[in-house]
Amino acid sequence: MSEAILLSSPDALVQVAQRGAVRVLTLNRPSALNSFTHAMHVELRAALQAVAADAGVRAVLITGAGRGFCAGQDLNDPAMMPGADGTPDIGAVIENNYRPLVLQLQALPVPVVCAVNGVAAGAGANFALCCDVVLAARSASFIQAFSRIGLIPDCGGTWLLPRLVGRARALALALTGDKLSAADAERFGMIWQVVDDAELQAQALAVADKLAALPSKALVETRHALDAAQSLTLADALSLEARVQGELGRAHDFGEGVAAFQHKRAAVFKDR
Ligand code: T3D
Repeated sequence: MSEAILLSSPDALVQVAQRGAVRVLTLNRPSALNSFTHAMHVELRAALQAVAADAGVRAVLITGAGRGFCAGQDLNDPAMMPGADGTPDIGAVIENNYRPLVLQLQALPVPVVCAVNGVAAGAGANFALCCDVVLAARSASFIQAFSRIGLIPDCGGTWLLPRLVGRARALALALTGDKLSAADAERFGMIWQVVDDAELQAQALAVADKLAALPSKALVETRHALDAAQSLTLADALSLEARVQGELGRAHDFGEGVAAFQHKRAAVFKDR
């Protein structure tokens, strides 16, 4: 296993480290279960921008410090405080922070693995689910906490949840705000895998390492094609497959993959 090289200050709100080709981002406000403040959003956006700009990064691993993954919006953050008319402008918080975050994840040129190390609530749960491959510690849990405070699921939850688990389960989870265990999240198809707590970081890193060695561009085009196909007819999805496959077929990585297969050697992919 590669050594971690810390690229941020150890007390950054989003700790940034590099392990081989994997950029590890750790939400780092453990005393408030890594809930999102405006300042943490700013650091996270910058960290994801740095990933996009660095050709040496071929996968991202996101996790949380301490006993929680992320408890959603920090309900004590000044951004929650009343605006001029006396009511909080939550729409602006979503537009300025959560919407860009989800779109940034969706557009990221490398795969994203999430290691959910503890409770993931509200926007924290949906942030995790926006990642490409989600592993969770057996002790972790997912809570659509929004209904408890008079809100609807955000951070992509309305789009993603029904697609992951179906409308019946999505709606019941969102309406009740009930806690879902990691094991049930796996059983529902909400996440990829539940693993023993002690194994979480190593297993998530192993998945990230594996993805980092695969052709990044093809992996990311797979993410985009699966998402796009949700709103396409079969005929249009087939056309999209033909167009993207045509582009990938002309790229370096396809030639390299085929040559490596033919010569029985490991492929070295480089497209992003
Ligand atoms: O502006 C906007 O609101 C727009 C965006 C909305 C998106 C959202 O995410 S809305 C949903 C916001 N999140 C929540 O409502 C969850 C609130 N937290 C909880 O319900 C519970 O903390 C948990 C179920 C997640 C975990 O419970 P438990 O018993 O394991 O921990 P705890 O004791 O409640 O929390 C530990 C500490 O973290 C505690 O601080 P203390 O007392 O030790 O100083 C607690 O106040 C703090 N904490 C937990 N969640 C948040 C938080 N502090 C601020 N904001 C939080 N969301």
